[in-house]
Amino acid sequence: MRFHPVVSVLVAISAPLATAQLNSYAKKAGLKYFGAATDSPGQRERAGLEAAYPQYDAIIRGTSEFGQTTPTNGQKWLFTEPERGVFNFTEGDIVASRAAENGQLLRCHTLVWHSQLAPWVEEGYWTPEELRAIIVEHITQVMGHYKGQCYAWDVVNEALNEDGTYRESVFYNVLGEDFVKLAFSTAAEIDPSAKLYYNDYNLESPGAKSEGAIRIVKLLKEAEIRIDGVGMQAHLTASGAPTLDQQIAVMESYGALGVEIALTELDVRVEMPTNETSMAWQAEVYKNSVSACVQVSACVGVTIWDFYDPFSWVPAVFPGEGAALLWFDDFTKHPAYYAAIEAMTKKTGNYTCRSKRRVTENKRSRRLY
Ligand code: 9MR
Repeated sequence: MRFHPVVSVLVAISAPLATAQLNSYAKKAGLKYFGAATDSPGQRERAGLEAAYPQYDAIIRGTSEFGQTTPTNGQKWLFTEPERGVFNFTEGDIVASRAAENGQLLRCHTLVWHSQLAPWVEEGYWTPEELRAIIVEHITQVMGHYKGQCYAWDVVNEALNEDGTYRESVFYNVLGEDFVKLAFSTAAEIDPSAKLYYNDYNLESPGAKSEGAIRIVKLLKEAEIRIDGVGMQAHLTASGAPTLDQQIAVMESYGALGVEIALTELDVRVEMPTNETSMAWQAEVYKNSVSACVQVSACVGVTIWDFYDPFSWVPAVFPGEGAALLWFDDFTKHPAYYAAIEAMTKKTGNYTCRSKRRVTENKRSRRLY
C-alpha cells in the first residue's frame, strides 16, 4: 500500500504511540520512573468499591507502564496507628509487597499530616514533650517497619497554607515549626536509605506557597537536618493549571537548594461529562507537567494519583468534576496518556536544563521528530 506523504508521517509518529508505555518512555527521557499510586483491596472496599479488578491489577503490575507505586492510603496515621501504640501495617504492606514482587520503586506516604490523622492524636491535649514523644514513636515504628523498602518518604505533608504560613494543625499548634525539624531528624535516623521529602499541593508555580516550601527546605538545611526532596503533588485542573514555564521556574527554584523534585500525585480534573475540548485541555496540562519534569534535571519522576478514573478521589471531593486520570472507566486511555508520552519524547517548550536537554536532543535526532 502507498501512503500520501502526510499520512506516512502520521503513521510514523503514531506507530511508537500505539505501544507507548509510560515508564519506558520516562526512563528513556532521563527520569527514574513514571508511577501510579494504588490502594489495597481493603481500602477500595472501604470506599464502597469492589475488591477485585483483574484488568486493573494487570495494568498496575506492568513495569513498562509503571515503574513506581505509592500506597494511596494504607501508610497514613489513621491506619498505621489507629490507637496509641497499636500499629497496623496490613494495608500498607499489600501495596509494598506488590511493588517488591513487581520490581517497582515504592514512594511511601506519609508520616506527619494533619489529615487522615488518628482521632486520638488530633483530639488530645498534649504538652510539647508528649507530642514530641508521639511523633518520634510513630515515625520510629512506621518507618522502621518499612525500612529499606522505600525509595522516598513524604515525611511531612501539607504543612502550609496558601499564603505560605504554617497550617494550624495539632502539630504546629503545640510545637511550632519544630515539629518539621523533629519529623525530619527522626526520619533521617530511622531509615538512612530513604529520600526524605516535604510534600504539598499548589507548589506547581512560583508564589507565596512555593516560598513557604523553600523556607522549609532552608530551615532544615540550616539546622543540618537532612531533607532530600520537594514533592509537588500537582492536583491540577484542566482549565487553570500553571504554564510550562511556571512549572519549570518553580522546579528550578527548589532544585537550586540542592534537593530533588518529583511530581507525586499528578491528576488533572475536568468538568463532567467530558468532551473533546476538556480532554484536549487536560492533555495539554499533563503534557506541560510531565515536560517540565523532563526538562529540569532535579526532577526525578512522575506519579499519578492512581491511573483509573473510578478510583480517583476527585468526584467525592469536587462534585461535578472527575476523569482526572489516564484510563477511563472502560479501560480505554485518555488523550492525555499520549500527551504525557509526547512530553517524554519530543521537545515541547523552552529547554532550561542542559543535561536533560542533551538526552532529549539525542533521541530527537535518532527518531527524526
Ligand atoms: O486519594 C486519597 C483518598 O482516597 C482519601 O480519601 C483522601 C483523604 O484525604 O486522601 C487522598 O489522597 C490525598 C493524599 O494523601 C495527600 N494529598 C491529597 C490527596 C487527595 O486528597
